[in-house]
Amino acid sequence: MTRFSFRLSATDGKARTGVISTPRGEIRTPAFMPVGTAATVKAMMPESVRATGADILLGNTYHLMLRPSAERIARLGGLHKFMNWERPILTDSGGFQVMSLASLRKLTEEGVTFSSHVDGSKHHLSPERSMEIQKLLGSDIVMAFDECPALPATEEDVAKSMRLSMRWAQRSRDAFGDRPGHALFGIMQGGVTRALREESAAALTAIGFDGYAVGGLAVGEGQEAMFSVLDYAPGCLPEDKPRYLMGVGKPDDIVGAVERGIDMMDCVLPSRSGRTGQAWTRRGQVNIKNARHQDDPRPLDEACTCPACRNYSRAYLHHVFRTGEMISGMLLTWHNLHYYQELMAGLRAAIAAGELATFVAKFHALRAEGDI
Ligand code: PRF
Ligand code: ZN
Repeated sequence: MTRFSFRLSATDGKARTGVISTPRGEIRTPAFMPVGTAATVKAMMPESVRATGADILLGNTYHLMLRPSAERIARLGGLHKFMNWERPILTDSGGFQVMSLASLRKLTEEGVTFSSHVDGSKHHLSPERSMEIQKLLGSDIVMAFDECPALPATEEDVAKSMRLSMRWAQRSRDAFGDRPGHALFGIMQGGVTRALREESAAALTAIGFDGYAVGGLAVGEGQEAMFSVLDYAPGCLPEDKPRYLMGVGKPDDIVGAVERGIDMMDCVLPSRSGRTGQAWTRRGQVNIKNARHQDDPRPLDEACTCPACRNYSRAYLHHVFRTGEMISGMLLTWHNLHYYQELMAGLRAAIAAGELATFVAKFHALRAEGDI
């Protein structure tokens, strides 16, 4: 059986390209993972998600444990079968979503109890229960159970929280056990303080994981602060393991993260903004709601090969958004995911060719020109 492995094939500066191999298929890195929170990438059929170029999806412990429950998904043959996606799935461990979505939260050394944002019912998560749920789901890449402190927080609070996350990382490792073909990733915390980030990286590396995430960023600190952490954080982690930046981001965040040595990312942005009329193109953001599109026969992006751009005008996309037609979210989500995956493919090719700087300069220049 194929074990979980990561092979780097080229580097350019700090940027890397390679392949993660899993029994469910290969993940080309740098990789962007579309978010399939509730066992669906909203508005997309799984075969369409694949057609955009995605190698892996992200699923959520928190949402799936509440609805329809991990045990039910296990009885039905696991998450891949349930949602008709046979390629790799990474699942987040739940703590981050509890903090942002649940109510009546009570955090202790043991774990966290909370009330569901769906129906108010009481639930519990701990490193051990999160590992159990992610196993029931059949996740290929399991995330350690961590806590991401809400901002603003004092450095002392961030330190305490990071150290709790590191104790939970050890418990996650112990509870995960040895599962050939499945991977467990640790999550670095420590806010924007270098000493805390270094302490966290050392703790995780001592435990030993199949990959390492940079957590606790993109939580409102701004791109400049995020990049200043990414200037050193990936370099604190083992070179031969994938590095995953959680919850990022806008296209320019992704480019900056890849330049700094990040291999994997996920974000709801392309799918969520597709449903609110926002498109992402090579020339930046386009708001399809805007009246300037109502007589425009041109595609969203003449260079894009997605179905929304090949077959429909801006006028049509504007019309179906304004009338609240379901195809609006479908077409714009498809376009956005296609654009994100094209960007990743471009980054991978540029790194392989040793031409990342040229690629990034062109990326910024076209965006600076703006929408046509
Ligand atoms: N931890 C986990 N999931 C996350 C984050 C984190 O810090 C973030 C922060 N951007 C997004 N998703 N477990
Ligand atoms: Zn398109």
